[in-house]
Amino acid sequence: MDRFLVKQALGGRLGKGQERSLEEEQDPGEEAALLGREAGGSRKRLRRDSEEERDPAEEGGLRWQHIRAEGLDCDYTILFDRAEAGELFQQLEKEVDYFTGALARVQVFGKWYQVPRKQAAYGDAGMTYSFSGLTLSPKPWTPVLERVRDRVSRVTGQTFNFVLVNRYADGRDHIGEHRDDERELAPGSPIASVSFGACRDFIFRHKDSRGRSPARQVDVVRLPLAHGSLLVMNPPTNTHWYHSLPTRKRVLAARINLTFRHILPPAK
Ligand SMILES: O=C(O)CCC(=O)C(=O)O
Repeated sequence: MDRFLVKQALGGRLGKGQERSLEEEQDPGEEAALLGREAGGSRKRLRRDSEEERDPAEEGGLRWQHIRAEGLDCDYTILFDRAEAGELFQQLEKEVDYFTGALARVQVFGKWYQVPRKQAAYGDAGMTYSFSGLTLSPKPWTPVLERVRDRVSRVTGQTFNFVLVNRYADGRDHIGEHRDDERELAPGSPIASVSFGACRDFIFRHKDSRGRSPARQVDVVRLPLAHGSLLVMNPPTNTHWYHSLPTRKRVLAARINLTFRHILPPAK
């Protein structure tokens, strides 16, 4: 997981404040393939599907939006209604124990920075996971994390043995551009991202379209991730596209995101 190092590639050796302004500066200029626009297309597609061949995803009572671009394959739905999502958010606030101290900091070119959000890792016993230069053993699943995991498994048909929890206190907290392409991930497995609390923009940027002199121009894809939503990032999305959650100064409320992964046991 190179979510801190990639910031260097974007703007050279950036300080923390510079990272933030870079992210904010990029937003107005983005020729975003907005979910709003995409969703219009997807909704039309879903309606057509239901008229002509029925969309099996709608049979579970969920309406899926299929987001596709070159090498990007994602599915989005509202998994929990407002009331249940609110209850789960409160439960997560009680149960999740976030990293502190050295685990909440990251070293970039020899300098230590506070991670601009809170993080925690939970999962099956015996798993280890590396991110931001650290190798971690996840804490055992809590009841609320198991409940969300099991619901995600039911609707996706996939199993998950690890979850990374990110908590953004408000719109100043963020995550820089990175790919979830760690070697621990089971090949071919999707990453399922569940969001609670404040709606935040999630930005996909194609790997050829990054930096000051990109190899080519590919429109970014912007998805507002709503309270109670599920975004499934299917392969090969994380091979070709970086993602980030940029700062949004106008957002005053907290958000919690859970990314469920299927990771391989450590090599003996
Ligand atoms: O908070 C989010 O939606 C993004 C989290 C993320 O990018 C990650 O866990 O890799």
